Amino acid sequence: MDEVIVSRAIVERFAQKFAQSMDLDVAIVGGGPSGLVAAYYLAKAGSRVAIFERKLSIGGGMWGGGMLFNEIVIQEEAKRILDEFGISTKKFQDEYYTADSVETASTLCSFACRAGVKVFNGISVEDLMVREGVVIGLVINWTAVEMASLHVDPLVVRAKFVVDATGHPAEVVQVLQRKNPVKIKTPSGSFLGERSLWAEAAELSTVENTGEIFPGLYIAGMAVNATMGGYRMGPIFGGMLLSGEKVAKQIQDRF
Ligand code: 48F
Repeated sequence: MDEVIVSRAIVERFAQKFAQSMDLDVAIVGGGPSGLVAAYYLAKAGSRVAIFERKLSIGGGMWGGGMLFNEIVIQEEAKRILDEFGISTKKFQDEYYTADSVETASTLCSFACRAGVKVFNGISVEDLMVREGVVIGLVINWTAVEMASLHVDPLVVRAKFVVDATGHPAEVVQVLQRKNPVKIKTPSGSFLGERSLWAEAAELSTVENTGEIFPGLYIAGMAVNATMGGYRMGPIFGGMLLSGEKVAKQIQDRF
């Protein structure tokens, strides 16, 4: 066993994967439920897709269910998506189903990878490339660099479309507005921020408002409600899955 071969294999394989992902059809920021579902459907339809995820683990806010009780709840309308992934669900009462959050997170991740999505974990998106009023790519750096506040310049990835699936902070939308004097497609033209918890309203608006918020930039999942001034919903996940599915369809229609 030659340790240098082991090291070289890792570096060369990663470099190849990374270089091939520098010019994408779709760059998804955040590997939570909405980002994973969107990535899976887009890759399945033939797009070149990568997910950039700050943490080591993919799955976002799914792992801990509600308050670390690792079960999630899905409403009737979204159950068909978990069925498509072969994730087991149990009826709790009419219209309410539960799923094991570990099975859900790991299976969504596995399906996305096997559909061809390249997942880059431990990488944070810190900025965007914007040209003539269109988002054309991401500015990325290692999360470890970000955490250590090291003064290290980033690298870039070009993409025909970017999806902000960063959840509650809607980081991509926020950085777009912080660094550029632009209006986004909200009633005020600016980022509106998330409101307190109201599951029913939140679940509907997260799906309804999923879409292109600025040329080249789409929002999905909880980032939608954060951007549009919608409510939070707590550990009910149907809206996240439906939003991921919707954004994938919207982007596919652009190709
Ligand atoms: O938060 P998250 O799971 O987003 P989501 O798909 O789902 C929300 C639910 O988990 C839950 C909820 C509804 O039931 O309210 O919160 O909308 O996943 C977002 C992922 O994005 C990553 C973050 O680490 C998380 O895994 N992320 C956030 N900012 C960045 C990022 C960034 N700047 N660069 C890379 N990844």
